Amino acid sequence: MNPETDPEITPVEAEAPVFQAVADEKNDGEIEAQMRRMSRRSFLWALAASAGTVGGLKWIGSRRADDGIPWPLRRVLDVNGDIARDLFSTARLAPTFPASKAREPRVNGDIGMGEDFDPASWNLNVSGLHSGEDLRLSLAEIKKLPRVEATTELKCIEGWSVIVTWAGAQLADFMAKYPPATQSGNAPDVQKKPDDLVPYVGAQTPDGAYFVGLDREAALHPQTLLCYEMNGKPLTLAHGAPLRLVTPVKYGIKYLKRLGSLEFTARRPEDYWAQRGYDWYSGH
Ligand SMILES: Nc1nc2c(c(=O)[nH]1)N[C@H]1C(S)=C(S)[C@@H](COP(=O)(O)O)O[C@H]1N2
Ligand SMILES: [Mo]
Repeated sequence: MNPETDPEITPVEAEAPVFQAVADEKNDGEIEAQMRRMSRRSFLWALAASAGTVGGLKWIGSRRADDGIPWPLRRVLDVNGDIARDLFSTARLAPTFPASKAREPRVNGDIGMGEDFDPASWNLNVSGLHSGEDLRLSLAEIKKLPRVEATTELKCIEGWSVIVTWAGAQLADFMAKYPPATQSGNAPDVQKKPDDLVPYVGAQTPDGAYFVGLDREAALHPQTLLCYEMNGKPLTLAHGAPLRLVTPVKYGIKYLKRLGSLEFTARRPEDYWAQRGYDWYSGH
């Protein structure tokens, strides 16, 4: 393999210390190191965005309100959305807990979870890759990625929360192995040039009835998992077997169960609950 002529494959192997677990599991130190690199970038960005907001607020005062809403407000809200996206949602680790605190979560939400489903013939469909080829992956392929376990709090927007131990592959590792398309068209470097990747990923149940969108920062967040185990046991059907999303920096609505497809995309994906009035990012 030639690193000059084969850039699609080399980035994954070149960054072995970060993305290849020595044993089967990643340790906290490794995840925190990934986190620190992300935080620095997001933080500078958020700082720039804040400065823009202060200027923008003064400017609004001088605008006339059309239709009752000063039109610059829309832009300011967008900027605030971006601050929430970077600073409050993804530029930190969600708290972790001892595994002894983990409990069985209630089964909550069954959209896209119809009876007509055979986990044995399940595949994960992946599109929007740099290779231009779509993939159909088995669970065995997902399990080849390093297994990561974390005990975190699942928070539902309905107001309850529960501590759960999840295990699976980091979506970041998945993206390093199957790199998304880039905005520049250049070869992707998921670790060193994440900002060049297309900015979103859409996820859907196999029947398309439930669907969520994630921003790239959340997708690359070290706690975001393609999850196949809950509290030390294989995921049950009701909790999303064979594979679900676990996004501890987001509310439960983003923890899509029964993941059928992933699409990396330049356009912000539709999101089931965002269509019904919830914040698209839904970070907490
Ligand atoms: N396919 C699918 N996934 C879903 C939902 C749903 O309705 N359908 N509900 C979400 C909501 S609102 C929550 S709080 C969590 C709950 O996960 P649990 O049922 O494993 O506790 O699943 C999320 N994933
Ligand atoms: Mo929820």
